[in-house]
Amino acid sequence: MAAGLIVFTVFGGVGFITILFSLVKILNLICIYLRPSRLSRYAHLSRAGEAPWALVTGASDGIGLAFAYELAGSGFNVVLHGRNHEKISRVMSRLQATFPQRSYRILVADAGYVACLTHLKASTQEHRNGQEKASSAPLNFTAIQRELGDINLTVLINNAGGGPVNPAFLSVLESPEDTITESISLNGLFPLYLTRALLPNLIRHAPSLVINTNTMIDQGFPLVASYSASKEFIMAITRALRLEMQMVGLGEDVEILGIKFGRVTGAHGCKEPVSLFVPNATMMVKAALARAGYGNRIVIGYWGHALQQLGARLFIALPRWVEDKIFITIMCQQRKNIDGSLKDVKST
Ligand SMILES: NC(=O)c1ccc[n+]([C@@H]2O[C@H](COP(=O)([O-])OP(=O)(O)OC[C@H]3O[C@@H](n4cnc5c(N)ncnc54)[C@H](OP(=O)(O)O)[C@@H]3O)[C@@H](O)[C@H]2O)c1
Ligand SMILES: *[C@@H]1O[C@H](CO)[C@@H](O)[C@H](O)[C@H]1NC(C)=O
Ligand SMILES: *[C@@H]1O[C@H](CO)[C@@H](O)[C@H](O)[C@H]1NC(C)=O
Ligand SMILES: CC(=O)N[C@H]1CO[C@H](CO)[C@@H](O)[C@@H]1O
Repeated sequence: MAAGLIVFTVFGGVGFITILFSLVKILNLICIYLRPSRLSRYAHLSRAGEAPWALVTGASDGIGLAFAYELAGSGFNVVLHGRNHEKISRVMSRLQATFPQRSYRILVADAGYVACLTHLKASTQEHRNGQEKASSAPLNFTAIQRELGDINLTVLINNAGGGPVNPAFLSVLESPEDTITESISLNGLFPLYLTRALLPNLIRHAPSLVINTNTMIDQGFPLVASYSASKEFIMAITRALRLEMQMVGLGEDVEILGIKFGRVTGAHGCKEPVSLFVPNATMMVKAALARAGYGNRIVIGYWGHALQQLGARLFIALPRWVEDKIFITIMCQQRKNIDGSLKDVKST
C-alpha cells in the first residue's frame, strides 16, 4: 500500500516536472515570435552623424530583394550584391524610385566562384546560365574590403544561396564535381570570406549585425547533399563566430545570428499562395529581422515554420527507419515532380 503510494508520488512528481518544463519551453518559443523588432538598434548614425549601411547578398531576387526593400525602408543605405550587373542595376533603380532619400551601391561578384582549383579549371571552358564567365580570376575579398572600406556598415545579410538548378535534385553519384564545388562556394565559402573581410568594418561601427541564412533541410538531405551540407557548414561558422566575438568582449556589440527559412513564396521560383506555413518574401524578412537583438543564436525566423518544425519533431518518437523512409519518399517525390525519376542512378 505504502510502496504503491511512493511510486504514485514519484511518477506524479516526474510527470508534473516534465509538463512544467514543456510549458516553459513552449512559452519561450511563443515569446521569440511575439517580441517587437529591435532592428533600430542597428540603424544608428555614425559618430560623424552619417547614415548606416546594410549589405545584402543575392539582392537581385526573392528573399534578398525583400531584405533590400525592408532595410531601405528602415533607414539604411544599402549595398546590393548580385552576380548580374544589369539585373542588380535594375533593382537599384527601383529602390531609388521607392526610397529616394537613401544611397545605394552595387557589388557584383559570382559567389559560386570563390577561388578553388577544381573550379578554376572547369570554369575556363564552361558556360553558366547561358552566359560566358566574366573573367577567370578568383574573387578578391581584399579588393571587396577596400571597395567598401569607407561606408558605415552595421548590417550584413548573407542571403545569396540555394541548391543547384536544372536539375535541382541529383544524387552524389550523379553530381559533377564543379556543381558540388559551386554549391559549397555559394552557400559556404562566399559568406564566410565576405564576413571575414567585412568584420573589421562591422566592429568599427558597432552595434552591428550579421545574419546568415539557413534552410530547414540543413542536415544531410538526400539529392541535395552538397546544398544541405554547406548550409550546415555556415551554421557551424555562425556558432563559432558568435563565441569568438564574446571571447574578445564584443559579444554585445557584434551580433552573429543564424536564421532558418522554410518554404517562401515569391522566392526561388515558388508561386504557391501565401498560407500558414508559406509566407511571402516580405513577411519572411520582416520576421527574420525581428529576431535580431535578443541573443538568439540560430533560430527559425517565421512562426509558421516553427510550428511546422514542432509538428515534424513528433517524428522523433518514430523508429529511425520510419523517419528515413519518410525523408526518402519526400525527396523522391520532389525529384519526380521536377526532374524525372531516379531509376537511372544505379547504372551511372
Ligand atoms: N525560398 C525558399 O523557400 C528558401 C527556403 C530555405 C532557404 N532559403 C535560402 O534563402 C536564401 C535566398 O534564397 P531565395 O529563395 O530568395 O532564392 P532566389 O529567389 O533564387 O534568389 C537567390 C539570390 O541569390 C543570388 N545568387 C544565386 N547564385 C548566385 C551566385 N553564384 N553568385 C551571386 N549571387 C547568386 C541570385 O542572383 P540572380 O538574381 O542573379 O539569380 C538571387 O539574387 C538562400 O540562401 C536560400 O538557400 C530559401
Ligand atoms: C586583391 O586586391 C588587392 C587590393 O586591391 C590587391 O592589392 C591584390 O594584389 C589583389 N590580389 C590578387 C591576387 O589579385
Ligand atoms: C506579402 O504580403 C503582404 C501582406 O499580405 C503584402 O503587403 C506584401 O506586398 C507581399 N509581398 C510580396 C513581396 O509579395
Ligand atoms: C560613407 C560614409 O558614410 N562614411 C563615413 C562613415 O563613418 C566615418 C566615421 O565613423 C566617417 O568618417 C565616414 O565619412
